[in-house]
Amino acid sequence: MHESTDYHPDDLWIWKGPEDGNGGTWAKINAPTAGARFERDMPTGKHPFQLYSLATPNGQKVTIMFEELLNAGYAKAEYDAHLIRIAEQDQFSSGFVAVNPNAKIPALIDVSGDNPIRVFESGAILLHLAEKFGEFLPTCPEARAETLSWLFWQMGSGGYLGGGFGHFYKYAPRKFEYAIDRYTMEVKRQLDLLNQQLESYRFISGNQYTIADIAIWPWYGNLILGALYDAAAFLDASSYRNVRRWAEEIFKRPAVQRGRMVNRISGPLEEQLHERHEPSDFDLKTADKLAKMT
Ligand SMILES: N[C@@H](CCC(=O)N[C@@H](CS)C(=O)NCC(=O)O)C(=O)O
Repeated sequence: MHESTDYHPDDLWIWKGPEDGNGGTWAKINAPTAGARFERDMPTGKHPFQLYSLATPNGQKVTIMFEELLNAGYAKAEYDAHLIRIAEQDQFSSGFVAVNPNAKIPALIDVSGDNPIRVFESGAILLHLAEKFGEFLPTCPEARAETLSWLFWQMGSGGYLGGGFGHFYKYAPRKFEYAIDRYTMEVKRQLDLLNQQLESYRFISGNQYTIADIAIWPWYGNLILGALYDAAAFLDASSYRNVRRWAEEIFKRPAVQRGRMVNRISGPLEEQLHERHEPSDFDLKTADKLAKMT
């Protein structure tokens, strides 16, 4: 074991502040208090849905869902995707916190009805949109229950993969074998579970593509394809053959190709679209895109 053994928790935990002790890449932007930290309104566009997000796995779920709905012909699913730079703490503005009191992306305002409806938590947003458009959520009770079970499974296990494995393997300023072992074992158990499920079915909850796939792919699909935490070799990703087959099939979907670009601010420039307001934004040449970048 390589971790330090000289730490013993005090009787009372005292926050040392963002620059001291807790200063990992993401940990340092957080504090033990909730709520807005400064006043700023959110921008609004002209479409029925106003999304405030970033292309993390949780953010990709929602932009993929919108692009799938538009691809399926639902013109009323048009959306404006406003960029929230979480590393710069945009999520702590009064305007953002009014949409999501939990101050995390993604956050949505549905302005398609008489009164604006705010929706936060990526799983709740997927369910809201699936019910609104009657798409990607089967109506037969058995298939619906199976889809919702896998959707909630992802929402429950996301913390192990992102906040646990990803945090300690990639972002923590020091590496602790105990934490990496604990979360690697759990992530591999979850991968094995998905691999077994995908042995019998083409998609996660059966033979239909649903919001369960849309929720799980940005995490496990990206992980297995080597696009998350750079951890494919460490996790022996190639041994989960059914997950790989599923991840590759979904990656090729045109809506997934578009959705994963929206609100993306890292990686190859041709894969970044900082804000999305019109379908034609995807056709912008790199130079025009750069000019529009925030
Ligand atoms: N359970 C939430 C998790 C949202 C979440 O953790 N968002 C992260 C990015 S993936 C975030 O906004 N982090 C900023 C922060 O922690 O301040 C969901 O699924 O929507």
